[in-house]
Amino acid sequence: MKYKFGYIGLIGRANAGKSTLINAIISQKVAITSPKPQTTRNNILGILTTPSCQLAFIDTPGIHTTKNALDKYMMKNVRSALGGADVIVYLKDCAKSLEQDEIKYIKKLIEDEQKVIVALTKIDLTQKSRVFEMLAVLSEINGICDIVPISSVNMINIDELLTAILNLLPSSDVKNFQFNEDEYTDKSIKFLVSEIIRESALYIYKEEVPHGIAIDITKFDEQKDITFIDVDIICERETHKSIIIGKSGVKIKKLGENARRKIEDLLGCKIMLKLFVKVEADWRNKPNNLNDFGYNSNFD
Ligand SMILES: Nc1nc2c(ncn2[C@@H]2O[C@H](COP(=O)(O)OP(=O)(O)O)[C@@H](O)[C@H]2O)c(=O)[nH]1
Ligand SMILES: [Mg+2]
Repeated sequence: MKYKFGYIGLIGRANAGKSTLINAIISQKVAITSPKPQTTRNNILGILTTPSCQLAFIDTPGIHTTKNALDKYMMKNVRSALGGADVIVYLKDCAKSLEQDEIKYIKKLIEDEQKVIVALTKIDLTQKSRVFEMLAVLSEINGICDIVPISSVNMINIDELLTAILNLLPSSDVKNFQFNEDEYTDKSIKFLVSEIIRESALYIYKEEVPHGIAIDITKFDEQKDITFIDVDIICERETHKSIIIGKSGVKIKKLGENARRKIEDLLGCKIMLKLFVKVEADWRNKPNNLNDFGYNSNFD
């Protein structure tokens, strides 16, 4: 048998559908998703293993301009994902027009000798004519290895995308997998749990409040039938703290219920989730805090 292994970098604008695609491919929730930009903060690996191939997908925070230290950390993640990738999939939401700077970006990747596939996402939401228009624009760019229209929600053309990726990877006579065959992410259960709480917060709170939240798990105690999890929700201001808690605690109760259900699905057991809200002024700009909350701040 011949074997294939590769790192696949997923990039594109915020909201293009990168995290949703990775979850669809891995059939496990490794990356949280939401309609809001900047949902993903860290690079997350989602690993797909079949008898003959192993593909490690790198989900990135997406390309955007940097404002604070957390933003810089996120952009550094995008750059490092590109450096280590064997194939890059550039995701583009079909409903949004392809902008000049995106075309430039794709051309730059090709110049840098990256193997680039463009995935046109969310085709379940767009008219066919729109998809064809986009295909026509993209086919003008020389050097794109493949263009695949997909829907991660309806699982359309996901296999075709995987085939396009595999076509670009060399085959090997020896099994060159780099991860255990039952591993589906490089992240710990604790990381996934804190991400799920952040995802629930992104759905429940409005505007800038959820973007200023960090999650710190202070207790993770697995007993026979139940896991006890204590969590500090770190926010930037007293006013945010009262919004997060809500009148008579209704909002935080909603957050706890929403997150608990998803964490129980992930862990496959009952959990007791306790949430505490703390204020840490301007944590997104403080290297010590960034480190404490899982965002390593050693960037240039
Ligand atoms: N209808 C539809 N919605 C999608 C699809 N892929 C992603 N979305 C939605 O688009 C939004 C952004 O997706 P997400 O994966 O978080 O984007 P990311 O920022 O690129 O990681 C979410 O609300 C997803 O549910 C798709 O194939 N079809
Ligand atoms: Mg994402």
